[in-house]
Amino acid sequence: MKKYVFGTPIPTGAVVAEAEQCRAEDIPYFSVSDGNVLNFKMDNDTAVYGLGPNVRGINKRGWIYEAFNTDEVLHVEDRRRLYGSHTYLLIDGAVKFGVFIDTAGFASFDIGYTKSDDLTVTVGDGNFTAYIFEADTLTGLVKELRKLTGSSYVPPLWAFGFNQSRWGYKNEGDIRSVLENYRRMDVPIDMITMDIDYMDHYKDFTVDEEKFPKFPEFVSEMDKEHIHLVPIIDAGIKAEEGDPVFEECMEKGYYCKKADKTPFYLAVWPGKCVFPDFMNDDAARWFGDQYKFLTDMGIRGFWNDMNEPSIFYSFDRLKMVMDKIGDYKDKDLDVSAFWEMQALLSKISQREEYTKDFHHTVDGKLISNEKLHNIFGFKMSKAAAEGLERLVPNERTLIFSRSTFVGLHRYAGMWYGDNRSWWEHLKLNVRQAAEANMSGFIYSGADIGGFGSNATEDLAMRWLAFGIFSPLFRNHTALGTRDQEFYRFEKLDDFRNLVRLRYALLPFIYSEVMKTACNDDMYFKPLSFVYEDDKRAKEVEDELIVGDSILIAPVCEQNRTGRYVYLPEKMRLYRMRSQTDYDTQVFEKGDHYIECALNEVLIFVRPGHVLPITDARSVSSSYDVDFDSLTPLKFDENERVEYIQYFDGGTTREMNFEKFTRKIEF
Ligand code: MIG
Repeated sequence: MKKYVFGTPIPTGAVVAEAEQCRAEDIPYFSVSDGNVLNFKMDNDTAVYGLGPNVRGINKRGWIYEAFNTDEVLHVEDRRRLYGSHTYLLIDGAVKFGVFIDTAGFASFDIGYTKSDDLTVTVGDGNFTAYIFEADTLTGLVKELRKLTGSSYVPPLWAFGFNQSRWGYKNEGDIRSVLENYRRMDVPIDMITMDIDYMDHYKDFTVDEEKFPKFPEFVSEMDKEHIHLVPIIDAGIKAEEGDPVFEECMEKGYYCKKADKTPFYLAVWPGKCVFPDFMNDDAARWFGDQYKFLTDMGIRGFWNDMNEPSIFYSFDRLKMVMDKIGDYKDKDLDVSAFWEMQALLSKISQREEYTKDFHHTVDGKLISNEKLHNIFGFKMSKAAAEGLERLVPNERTLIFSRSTFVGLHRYAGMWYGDNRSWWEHLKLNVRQAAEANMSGFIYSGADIGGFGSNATEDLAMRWLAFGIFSPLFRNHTALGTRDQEFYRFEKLDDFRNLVRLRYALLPFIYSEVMKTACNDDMYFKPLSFVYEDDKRAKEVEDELIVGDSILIAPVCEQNRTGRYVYLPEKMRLYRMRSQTDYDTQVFEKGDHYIECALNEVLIFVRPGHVLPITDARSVSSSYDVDFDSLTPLKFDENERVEYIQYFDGGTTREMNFEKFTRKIEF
């Protein structure tokens, strides 16, 4: 592993290991121009991986991506940037190597977009560190990247249970009713998420007393049911006199500032807000300490949102727009005036220029957010994770973030943001799951059923059939969309069987995630990462290897009764309707059309491997799951196989492969 320093980069905190420093001009593989442009010539067979969850394929070749964290509500193919920046690439061609571009500012990755064989990385103002690493295999490259940036965060066991969420649960009654409905349906559940409505006027670290009159009692009542409430925390602090969090933030000078050192006010859900300056260590520590308000009430899980950061408008911009609109009054309006006005009004939110307007204080100097932009969410969620470690030192806690950067995987999980209830986005979820794992975000997932737009029953069920493998297993939807809790639909038995199947798989999923985290490996792998010499496998992006044992092939299209599956080796299919109701058959290597009804899941067990399952027919949460009596689903029934099971009780912060694994012979 070698590092090449260009200019004077601002430290990001992504890297934890030492690398040998070499002269920038000696960087291998790339030719450098203008001090900030790196060019690599790709041969025809080169595939390029990396960049974290994004649009388009797992093989990123053929598009241009940008690192500039953005609250992007529409994940469509013409986008170049989403919520996070994972600024590394793994090159898989005649040469195999990885490059991590360590910069907190803008970078673009033109991967055969402008010219099909040119890979061109352009890094903002030319101040960055490039790390080059090599290995014989793709998983080897992943391990190198992890060595450089640290090992993955893991949440407590209960965070692997089912999580029901929606933007719009208003009060205690709404949450109770979610639980009652799932209990009535006999579906196990571990978590109910609390979106922004739980707060008093969207003020972080408050709970609305009208909606939750006895919140600590409510938390412990839920706790008795083994339900964890998971409140959201937003990046902006409401600017309201009398609010102790705001007042302390102002008194101590922990806020982001305009160039003239006055507070930078902006608008998000609470209305007028300030951003804590997460780049300032004291401010970050102070912010992490605020979680105490909720941990004292028994809360052990959080999700951090709006931390790209998302800005609805800045007050300067809004004023400018209103003034301009005022100018049109009493004038003869023509078509160009109409378009101008429309552009003024429709482009107020998430403007890139806002990042120039506000500043962080680093070593006593003001630096604009533009230069530090991509680590804002990282620093927020790191502050939260470190706060939780101080507040709850003897227990793992749950924390996942929307905005991410390389290195945040040491502290938190992530979700992939505001997808839609689209079949296309179910497909995208499959690819993003592999992409997140590459970066080390093992505990991650998409909103099952889709966030925006209206879910149909068949989409919810197909999405669930994939979601049961996702470490973060959360059904979530936006305000105003059609209800998509599984009890809203008709085929209750099928939904129940699928969720129960997740709990039957829980010992396996937990064990594979923990082993993966310990070994700096990926839990979800594209086929190309396992069958590297198989040309055909390289092109399959709608099947995944889960852990070590199985291949899954989710059905991601509407009105299908099956799908084509490519098997890179002979495997045994378990076509499962529930943990006891399945049929099984061996398939040879190659392409097969495999039937898969709406209520079925396709699981292929690899030769020499085993999928251990537990009896989850009567569990009501992860708390009841039996991790000891496991039944093997084998490739070959007559063959003896070993399974290495990781189990540690699911709460200890200690990660220790030797101590917490045991060999089971089946
Ligand atoms: O502007 O808190 O991605 O999961 O439900 C939207 C409301 C803010 C965006 C998150 C989404 C959450 C929503 N939030």
